[in-house]
This record gives sequence, C-alpha cells and structure tokens, in this order.
Amino acid sequence: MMTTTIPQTMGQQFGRRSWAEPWKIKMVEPIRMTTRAEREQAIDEAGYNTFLLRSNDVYIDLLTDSGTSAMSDRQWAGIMLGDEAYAGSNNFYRLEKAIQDYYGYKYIVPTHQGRGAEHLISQAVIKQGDYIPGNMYFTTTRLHQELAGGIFVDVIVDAAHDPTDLSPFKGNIDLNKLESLIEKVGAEKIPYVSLAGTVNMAGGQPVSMANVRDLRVLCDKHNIRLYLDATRMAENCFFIQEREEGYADKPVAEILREFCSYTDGAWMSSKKDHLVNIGGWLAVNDEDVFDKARNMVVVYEGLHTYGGMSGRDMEALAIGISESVQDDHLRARIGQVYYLGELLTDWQIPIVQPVGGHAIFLDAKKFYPHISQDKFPAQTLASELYLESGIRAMERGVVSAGRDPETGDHRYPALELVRLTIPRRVYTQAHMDVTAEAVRAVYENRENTNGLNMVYEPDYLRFFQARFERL
Ligand code: PM9
Repeated sequence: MMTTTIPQTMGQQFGRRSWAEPWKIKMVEPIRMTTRAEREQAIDEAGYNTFLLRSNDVYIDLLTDSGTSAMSDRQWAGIMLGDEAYAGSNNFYRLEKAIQDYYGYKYIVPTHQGRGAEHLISQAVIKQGDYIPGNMYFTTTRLHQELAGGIFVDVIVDAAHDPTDLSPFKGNIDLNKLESLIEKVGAEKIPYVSLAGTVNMAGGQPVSMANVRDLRVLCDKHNIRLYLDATRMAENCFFIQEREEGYADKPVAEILREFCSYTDGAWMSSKKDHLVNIGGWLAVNDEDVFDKARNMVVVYEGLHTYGGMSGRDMEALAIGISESVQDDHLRARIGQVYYLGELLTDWQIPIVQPVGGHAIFLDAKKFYPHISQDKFPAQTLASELYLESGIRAMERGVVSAGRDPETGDHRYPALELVRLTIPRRVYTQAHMDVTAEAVRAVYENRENTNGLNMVYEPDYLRFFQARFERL
C-alpha cells in the first residue's frame, strides 16, 4: 500500500520535518484505563454498540469529533460575555457577522446543532417526490431529506467508493451522473444539489474548487440551487490549499470565501470545525427561503436570535469561527490525523487512502474478509478495538447505512469502515501512538474474530441505539 506524500510536504514548509501544535495546554481532564474484565462487562452491557458505552469506561475517545473539541482560553473568556436576553442577544449579532464575514452568506438562522438546520432547509425547499442528488449520503442529512418527502441520489465520483484509490479529491460530484439524473427526472424535481465538504462517509475526502465551480455552471443552466453542508468546510479548504493548483499561497480563509461564493447557502454543525461543544446554523442568500426557515425555527428550535443556543454558546462559536480558519491551526489538526494514518500505513493496516481530514477509517472488509456484511464486520471491529484497549471508535458501514425505505432490506454500502475520529486540540501524539498500537494488536488477532447478530433495531438512525450479541 502506498503512503501519501502529504506529511513530508507539511514538514518542508518549515524547512524541517517535525512540527508542533500552535498552542500549549492550560488545563487537563484525567482519563482512566480499565481492565479487560471491566471492558468485557461494559461492552456486553452496551449491546456491542460503542454509542451505548459510558464515557467513564472509555480510555481514548475517538467516537466522534462532534462537540468534543477543546475550546481556547479566548472562547472560555467569551463564555463570560454571554448576553442571555431572550431576544436580540449581542452574541447573536456577533455570530451573524462572523458567518457573514467568513462564509459570505446574507441571511443567518441559528440552530442548536447541524440536524436542526438540516430539518429547516429540508422542510423549506423539498416537496414530496423530489430528488436530492448529493456527494454520498450522510446519516442525519439523508434522513431529514427523506422525512421531507425527498429521495436522495448518490452522485459522488466512483473513486469515493474505493478505499485504495489515491485521487486527491474523492469528495467530488460526478457531473455526468448529475446530468443523467437531471435528464431522467427533470430539473423541476430537483430542489437543490446537496454538496458536503470533506465527505464524512467516504473517509473525510475533500471537494475541489474546480468541482464546485463546474457545479455552479451546471446548476445555473438548469436553474437548480446548490447548497453546501459546511460542517468540515475549513478542513476541506486546507486540502484545496495543499493539493489544488493556484491555491498554495492563498490563506484558508480566502479559499473558504471563494468556495462558498459558488453556492446559494449552507447548513453547518458547528460542533466540528468551529471548536465548540454545541451549535449550528443555516445561512442562505435567498430571502424567500430565509423567511420560511426563520419562521420555522421558532417552532422547532427557539427564537430566531438564538435557535437553541444560549448567548454564551453563540459567543464561543463566533470566536471559534475565526480560530477555525487559521492556517497554522488546520496544519496541526490535519497533521495529527496524517500522523496516525502514516503509522498505520507503514504497518500495512488497511485504511481508507488518502487519509481524510477528521479521522482514520479502518477498512473492516479487509480486516475480516471471513465475516459477511450482514454479520456487521465494522461493528465487530469497533467492539474488538474497545475490548483490546478501551479506545472507542464508531461503525460507518451497514449499520449506519440503515434500511432502504422502499424494500426494507439493509443497504449494503461498498465501504464498511470503522472511524477513529480525532477531536480537535484534545489528544497528544502519544495518544496517537497508543491508538496505532491497539489497532495493530486487533489486526494481528483478526482471524480469531466472529461477527455480531443484531437483537434490537430502532426505526431511525439505528447506529445510535441498536444492540448486538456476539455470534
Ligand atoms: N456528524 C459525526 O460524528 C455526529 C453525529 S452522527 C454520528 O460525524 C455532517 C457532515 C456531519 C454531521 C454530524 C451532521 C449533523 C451534518 N453533516 O450532529 O446534528 O458529520 O450537529 O450535525 C457527526 P449534528
């Protein structure tokens, strides 16, 4: 398996190979290592689902990068500036300005987190029987599109489904697939194209500037809107700076403004890029869509000047936005993900290549070729890793994909993955070493592992609450 050349490039920028985070640690939170017997009991009680573990039983928590970042001293200071007025909080206006300045959209609706914004945009623009093309599904995004009566169609490039393909922009939309869909169903049945930065389910793979520019032209030709899931868009722009011709000398903040300028609006889970524990927003340029969303937000989230966040949350978020686009922050954040990826690649452990922005994705099909997908190889791998080491990861395979609403059968995605998600500014290089060694131990024991049987399945987003038994 090839190593990506990217970590070396990062070192060369400084004229040396090593680099370090642009911060030092001011406060620490103790974590606890458990015994194997304690972990056996904990994972059994959790129904072999890492979402159902208590965090007290977890050593290194790589479940998600969502809401798990460490805030800066400036963000904590901002917490003290919370204006908790029910209406018209100062902090909302600072947040609104930060989104307008850094993302460039006109109208802002705050929400408690990303799925709140997905709900609003889906209900505002999707009609029963509409089609929503996108660059691979995301669990909550697709569910809100379906609940609004839409049918999601995956139009991502084929390379995204192949964990060994080394293309630099595996998050791109395949324009031919999109044009075929438009021809087949008609542009009037497509309310918008759903474009996500660093495609989560594909391994955190970026979208190029060339792709979004071409998409703008195609959408204009057919009078279709283009909306962006901006959840990890700052990270996407770091990849554009690193990999796309003409962007090496541009700051990420400038690249982000340009990217967004080709789109009509965005929703965002600020719990990722923005370095806060809660928060989200919807932003659009179209006044009609804004009016609808702003009216709905008071039904589902809260008044349109807080949308489910407290004043102090909005202040920390406004500060987090400016920190999230700093080049040296992103170099360290993605550099840490590369570091873990490089260790595993050097040890020939099968992971999605190239390494993405927020996580390392283990290829469970290659770990366990003897476990068929209906026995949940990635779910099995996540529980084996926990048993081995106390490290918590997340399944991103058949359990996450859920069932086809038409047939009721499991959806079998080409990618059956376990995500080792790296929270921002939380763990050290030594934690990455320990993680890599734990993964290697599980890999070495791969032939002695059997799959799981699902014994409880909730109706929606089953990966959060499903329970399993060992076969
Ligand atoms: N992503 C993640 O861990 C948290 C919940 S799903 C396991 O990756 C994208 C690209 C996301 C995302 C959440 C949401 C929803 C929208 N788009 O979790 O509601 O990765 O803030 O955002 C999670 P919220």
